[in-house]
Amino acid sequence: MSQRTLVLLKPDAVQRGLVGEIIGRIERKAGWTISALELRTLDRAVLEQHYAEHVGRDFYEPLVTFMSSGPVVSLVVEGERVIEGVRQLAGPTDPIKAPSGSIRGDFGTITRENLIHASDSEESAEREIKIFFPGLS
Ligand code: FUP
Repeated sequence: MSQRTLVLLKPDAVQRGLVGEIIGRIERKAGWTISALELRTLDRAVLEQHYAEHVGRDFYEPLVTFMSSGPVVSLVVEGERVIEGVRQLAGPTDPIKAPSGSIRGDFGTITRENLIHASDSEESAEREIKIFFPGLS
């Protein structure tokens, strides 16, 4: 089942020079392709839409501050079961609980600075792709 997903390489990943490493892991999966890619610093309005489900949580303000602290690489990836697949490559939200071999498990230590976002469902993917790449059909 071919799908598409929205992936963000967060400011920590860009600042630490891990963009190539992370995109390389995505590119090496058979048949997945990158159909959009951009580097930019996100503003509050975009983050408010993207993290709408978290508005009001105690971690929301520090999360927005972190996510707007430097450039982010946003990309759309297409391919077989790519939504579940990129989440699997990323690992669980808390990098200490994430297994070795996953991106968060290999490179992260704290939950806020967990390197990568990947859509969690087809519905989220379509909603998030519209936020980051409104011109993409
Ligand atoms: P995930 O789906 O793994 O990206 O995680 P969530 O959608 O639950 O959370 C989005 C982001 O909020 C996480 F990537 C990091 C941040 N967060 C915190 O800073 N503290 C928390 O307790 C939970 C999430």
